Amino acid sequence: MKLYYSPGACSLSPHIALHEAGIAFEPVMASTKSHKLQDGTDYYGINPLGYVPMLELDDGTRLREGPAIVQYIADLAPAKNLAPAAGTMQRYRLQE
Ligand SMILES: N[C@@H](CCC(=O)N[C@@H](CS)C(=O)NCC(=O)O)C(=O)O
Repeated sequence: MKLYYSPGACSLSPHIALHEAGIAFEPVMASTKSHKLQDGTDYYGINPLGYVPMLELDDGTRLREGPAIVQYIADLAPAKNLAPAAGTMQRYRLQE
């Protein structure tokens, strides 16, 4: 999977979560100012909303919004206890 991120931005939490989960991923830097990737690709062509973080799964599915992304990552690695189990009150407390 790919994580579209920008240094020092709110994409840091999914970046950390991916490392904590031990999940292999490709970090792709997207400028929050120019909205270009390092190779010059227009980031708006990838994410029409223009912001990071965005996670792209191997099947091409794209997931936005930091809170959704970190919970998705946590659910991929339940043994790492990064988030309470889905459906529990503790999970809703996390979302709250
Ligand atoms: N609602 C989004 C907001 C993401 C967001 O505001 N990202 C900022 C960096 S912290 C960004 O990419 N700003 C550039 C832009 O919006 O064009 C989320 O929570 O993930």
